[in-house]
Amino acid sequence: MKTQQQLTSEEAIALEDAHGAHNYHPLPVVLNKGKGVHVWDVEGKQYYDFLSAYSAVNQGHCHPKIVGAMSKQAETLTLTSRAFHNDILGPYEKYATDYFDFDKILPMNTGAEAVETAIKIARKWAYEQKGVHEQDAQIIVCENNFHGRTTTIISFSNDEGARKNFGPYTPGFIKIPYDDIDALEKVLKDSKNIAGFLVEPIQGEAGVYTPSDDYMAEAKKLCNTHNVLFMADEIQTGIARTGSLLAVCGNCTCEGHCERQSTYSRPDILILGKALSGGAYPVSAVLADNAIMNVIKPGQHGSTFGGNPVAGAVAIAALDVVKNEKLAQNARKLGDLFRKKLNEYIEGSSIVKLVRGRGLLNAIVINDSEESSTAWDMCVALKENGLLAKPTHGNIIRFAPPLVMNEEQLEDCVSIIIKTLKTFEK
Ligand code: IF1
Repeated sequence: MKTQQQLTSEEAIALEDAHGAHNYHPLPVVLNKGKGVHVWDVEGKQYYDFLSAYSAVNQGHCHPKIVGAMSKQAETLTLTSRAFHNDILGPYEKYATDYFDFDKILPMNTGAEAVETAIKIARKWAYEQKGVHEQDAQIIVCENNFHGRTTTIISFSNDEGARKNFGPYTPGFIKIPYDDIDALEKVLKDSKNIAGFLVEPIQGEAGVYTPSDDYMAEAKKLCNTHNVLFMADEIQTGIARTGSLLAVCGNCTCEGHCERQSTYSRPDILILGKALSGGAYPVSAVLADNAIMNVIKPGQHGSTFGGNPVAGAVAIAALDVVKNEKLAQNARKLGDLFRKKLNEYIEGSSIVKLVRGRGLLNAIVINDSEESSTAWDMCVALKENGLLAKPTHGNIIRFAPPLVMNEEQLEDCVSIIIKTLKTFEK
């Protein structure tokens, strides 16, 4: 058997094909190194990474401060479980709650676990604080949502692939159209049993579907009026990706260290994952104030790995990098430039319909059907030209590079993208 270093791309792909479950359909590229905005395949070819592991690697691949914190902690103490205290958890919890301005944090590992945690907190709050009759709590969610892969979360998905034949489904969810304030208001008026409204500030999987500017603020206001928890899933949009610390921060680029602007739609429950670790380690969290978080008592929720010292050390370093390197400001500046350049191209294009997004979470919509293979074919061609991106539908490509990119690199990427798209013009 060859060692990993000696494997060719073909051999590595064949091994996965033979021995791994076929639950993904990756682009045919095998990576073995990453640094900043770049990754390399096993043949040594360099690429710009325009996926950033679905926005987990906002701080860039193998950021030395994050890797340094991780290896230092890994050599000292990795896991105690929550049966005992460790000396990193407290400092991490203080750091993160100061950083995001909440009373309390509940640490978990993956995004789906954090969403599950938020759902459990909201239900318990509804029964114990709001007075909803037991078993009757409902959570409002949006059509075309993506919140993860657990049985409960896929119960309220409307992606057939994610859902079909995984039933019976968890009850207790009401689905409404996204970016539709009237629909939200109607459900809130009709039912006294609503615990929370769970929403992505921008829908990632739906194709970087960006709602109207005041949607989050209006939704939050309605939730307040009806004593319903406003629960923001910022797993993909959060931590500087969209040009502010959180997408619900609106126009503020303070990195979370200002007097909050009026544009900030503060969630009652904030859900984070992905870039909370800069992609170095699975770290997720739910943040809320005492009136909500205190419904959880000892023994009622937890995880073997949640709050482990490596996760805490990594998350502190990852959040430090976001602040020190002003990644939100950079994402905003480069995002504006990216959409400007692409819009100039799109004006004369017959194959690309539009570019949308905020900060460095963007997507282009191709002038072809959702079932077509055009977006896939374009991503294969982009790969040949040294840039990795992934289609979200047959006709949508997401562009989300690490936020440590500089302007010169972005210009280089834009020319690769435009050069490649041009070969598809009819
Ligand atoms: C996969 C998309 C991205 C998320 C939001 C929770 C989670 C995710 C808003 C769950 C995860 C990833 C998972 C990934 C595909 C993916 C994704 F294309 F589906 F939409 F990022 F764009 N909330 N999103 O985006 O977090 O449990 O995965 O840590 O392979 O399923 P997780």
